[in-house]
Amino acid sequence: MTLPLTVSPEVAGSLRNGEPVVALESTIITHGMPHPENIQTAEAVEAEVRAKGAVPATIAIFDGHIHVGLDGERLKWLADQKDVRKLSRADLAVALVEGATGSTTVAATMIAAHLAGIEVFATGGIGGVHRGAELSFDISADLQELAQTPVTVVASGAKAILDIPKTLEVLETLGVPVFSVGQDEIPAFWSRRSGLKSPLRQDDPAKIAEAHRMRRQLGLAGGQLVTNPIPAEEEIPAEEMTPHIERALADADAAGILAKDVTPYLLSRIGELTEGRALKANIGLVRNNARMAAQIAGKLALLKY
Ligand code: PSU
Ligand code: MN
Repeated sequence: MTLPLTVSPEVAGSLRNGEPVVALESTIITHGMPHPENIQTAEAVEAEVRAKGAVPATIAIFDGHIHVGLDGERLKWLADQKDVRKLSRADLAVALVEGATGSTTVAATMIAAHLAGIEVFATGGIGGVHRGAELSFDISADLQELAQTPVTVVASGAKAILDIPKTLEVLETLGVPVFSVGQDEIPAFWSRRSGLKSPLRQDDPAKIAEAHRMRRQLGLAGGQLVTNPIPAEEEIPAEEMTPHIERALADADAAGILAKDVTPYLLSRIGELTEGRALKANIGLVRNNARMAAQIAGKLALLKY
């Protein structure tokens, strides 16, 4: 059986030539943002990667094939879908043998990126430990993935709907390096500040690239998490976000939202509660993360193997 993996000619060419490539996920398109902002953002994020000299590789599953690098048509089609699957590590193999179509979470995007030979990936916010996880046991598979798949992920931290201190504890236990960039604190997705010191700080993309390579030389499994704060002019301060987050969490609880539906529900509810401001901030931070990821990928491409 051959691997059902289709790498676009452009992405394949860049990888062959050792040129910088940045992986991008698709769950943010299908489950993270409403239409038409989702497609506008997906296109803008690809353009940011290109503007920084790297090739974007958006990843999704079509008819049982992993696609790495989507053309404009596929990207538009995916952004229009209302009921495609949200695929994480546990769902990937079965989705492929069933010939399914779906978007990939951070975890599944890392797996596909690694299969294709891509080492850097940009998203908005990773999944993490949910608030109340001591009762619900809801911890995103994204954290385990960072511990085992060698991809450096650039995000604005874990989404602030989560329990950020517990998320950092789990990442520490799993041996995942967590960097902040440009500030000492871990960012809180829509907000620059979380009040929590980042385990590591590294402002130089070249050093982040070198550390990625050094992990491989040391034989260490897993990737790195680079937390990049939202630009100041686009942030919503934490004091303003807190009541909206709490309200959305209470609404999710009252509505009995569980498992894979929790994160999409909370993002959409917070979008409503902030009258679109949270969505605007989310778009700003993903674009910023794409720029940072492209810089890291550029530095990585300069390193000898
Ligand atoms: N970042 C965003 N919006 C999103 C996500 C990330 O700005 O919608 C997605 C990612 O695909 C991530 C997923 O893997 O949310 C986490 O879902 P869960 O909490 O169910 O693991
Ligand atoms: Mn979950």
